[in-house]
Amino acid sequence: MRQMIAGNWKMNGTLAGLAGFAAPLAAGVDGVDLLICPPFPLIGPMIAAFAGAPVAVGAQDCAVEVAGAHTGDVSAPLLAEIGASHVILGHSERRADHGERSALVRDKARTATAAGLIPIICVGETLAERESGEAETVVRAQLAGSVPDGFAGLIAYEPVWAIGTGKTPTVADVAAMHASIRASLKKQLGDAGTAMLILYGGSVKPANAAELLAIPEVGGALIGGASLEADDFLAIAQAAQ
Ligand code: G2H
Repeated sequence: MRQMIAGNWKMNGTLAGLAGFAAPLAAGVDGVDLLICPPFPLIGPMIAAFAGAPVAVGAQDCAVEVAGAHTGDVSAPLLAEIGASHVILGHSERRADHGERSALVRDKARTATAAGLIPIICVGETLAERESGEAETVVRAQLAGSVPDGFAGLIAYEPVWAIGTGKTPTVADVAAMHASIRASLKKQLGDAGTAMLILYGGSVKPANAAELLAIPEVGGALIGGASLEADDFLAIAQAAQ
């Protein structure tokens, strides 16, 4: 199955830097799907910077409502209208910083899908949950609460303690968690859960990408810090080939 290499720029990047970022990626990477999710104001300009290139552009969140009096929110239909293809939902930074619960993530996934966006639903345990042996239970509960019936997007497994810390779980731990997520998706979604891509995220960089991307059931990567430099992002994508 084709892997997806997705960048999550978080609250980073500048308009001035877009052309320099896009140029080395313009040819794409054979056999790999590429996606970058910059901050909202850069989505349109990034789509223009990648015009004609096999690189999709997505958002890092969307509102659960489609329009109305929701100051500061951005609607899924507007994101689709300007050309965004995907939307990250339920990232642990949204769950922690903005109090997003799984039920809201599920409802946002429904809104996004109805607007024509492909949701990437994030799940992952904290260090305390891993150390107490509850990681798989926590992630199963997040999936049960966040993934709507009939879901047709992607899942990203991001252990919270591995995000931006330079720490990554062992290959065996990633393999076990991805197998557990696959089992949950099959149970929840039937056949649709069999082929759904499950990305790994959390301190992915060129030096560890090949090892992580070779793990069974790892369908690609969601990359934060190492997606900000085109050369690093390209090296990770090449490791997926
Ligand atoms: C996890 C990841 C991107 P980083 O949040 O979603 O960030 O690669 O910086 O750990």
